[in-house]
Amino acid sequence: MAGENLENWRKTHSTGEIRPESGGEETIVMGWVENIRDLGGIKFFNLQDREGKIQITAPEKEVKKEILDKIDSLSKQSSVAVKGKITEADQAPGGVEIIPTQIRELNPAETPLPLDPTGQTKADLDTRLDARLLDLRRPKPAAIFKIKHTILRTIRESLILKGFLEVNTPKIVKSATETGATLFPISYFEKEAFLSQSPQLYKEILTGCFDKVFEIGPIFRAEEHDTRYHLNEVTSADIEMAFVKKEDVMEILEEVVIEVFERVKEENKGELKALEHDIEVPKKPLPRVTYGEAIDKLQEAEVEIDWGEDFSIPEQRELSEIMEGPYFVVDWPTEMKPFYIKPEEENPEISHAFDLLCEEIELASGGTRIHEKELLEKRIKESGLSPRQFKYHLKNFDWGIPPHAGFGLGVERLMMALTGAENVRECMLFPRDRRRLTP
Ligand code: AMO
Repeated sequence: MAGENLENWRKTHSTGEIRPESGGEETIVMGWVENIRDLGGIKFFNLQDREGKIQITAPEKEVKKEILDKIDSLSKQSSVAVKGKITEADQAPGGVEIIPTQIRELNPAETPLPLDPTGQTKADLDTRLDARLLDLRRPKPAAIFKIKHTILRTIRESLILKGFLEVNTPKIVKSATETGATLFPISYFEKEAFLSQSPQLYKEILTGCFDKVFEIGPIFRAEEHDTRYHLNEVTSADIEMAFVKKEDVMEILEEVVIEVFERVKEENKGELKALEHDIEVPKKPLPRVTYGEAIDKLQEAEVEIDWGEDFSIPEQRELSEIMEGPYFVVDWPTEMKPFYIKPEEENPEISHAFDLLCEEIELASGGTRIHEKELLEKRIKESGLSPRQFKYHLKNFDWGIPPHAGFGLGVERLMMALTGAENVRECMLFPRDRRRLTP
């Protein structure tokens, strides 16, 4: 069935702008039909938009028959435009309703729907993601992305205020930065190329001209993990800064993260309520523990782990109980970190690397980088990679790249901490995982 046109109608109010004080005013509202009720003598439906919903009330005695027939023919989740009068009504949600004079069904929705957008009938995550548009009309999933908006805006504003320049680096690249095993190959005309795992090498080069840079963009990881914490396409907030060491960027990271917690708590009260999630703002400075101390603490708690092993999720959970709130793990074994991380001069088995953890999740990692070309070449070889692949990158180190440091923060993982989402897929509009390439 074809829908009606907007013709000369223009939306005058969103549902959030309709208040009892506007009683008597004419309005045109547009949105989706949430539910329809017929109480005999009076028909209702809720019109929902991005901000909320408003009750459309059609008493038989007050509206024309064609309006009542139209309401009977509406299907749930169709998009509609309603012209009518704003009317104060104690019994309506929000104390206000609209008495319609004309209704246009702009695009009818199919019946039955694959998902109940009111959320009354529970659906598993796969069903929800398959019908993501309907899912995102539900208050909880919508709240997650309104919080994401605050997170992204806060990160951006906070870094700009600290003097960082926003940059965009290529997502089609020639070589790995993290580990070769997690690259997605693509065909690039007659050459092989890859999707970028991280803006790492480009952001390092840019410290040589812009000093402080940041990028918020996608990173791609061909990890085969099928966990609650792994995606194959992630939003990463990366910074890189010249003339500093890891301690300086750790301070920036904790300030940005604390500001994100503060702003979400302040600006997303309604969304946190919809999610039934409360957040506790961490305090500066966040606790720091060395990798070696973390291993000792875990061994004291009778966890079987040896020096040189990475923490598993249960181990990170155990550690977070000891540390409380977000915390840094510093001074990682050099061999566990990528080639660009600077080893300590006195004790090269230990590196100037850090991770930021929160509960059982790693939120960010970073460190002081190597800026001497010979050492970088040596570490590339030791990591099993070929310096030839990094020819253009290494050339920059002949042109006075300053000492520098930076970090990469996983935005969807940070969102898990701020929204209470159980699965990182819930924090991506259209997540990519091992089994999911659509929608
Ligand atoms: P790393 O590989 O640790 O470091 O990635 C940085 C952060 O990105 C997030 N992340 C992921 N989130 C969900 N699913 C994944 N598969 C995934 N992979 C990574 C995590 C992680 O902490 N170049 C360095 C950063 C730097 O040193 O500046 C890097 O990419 O939150």
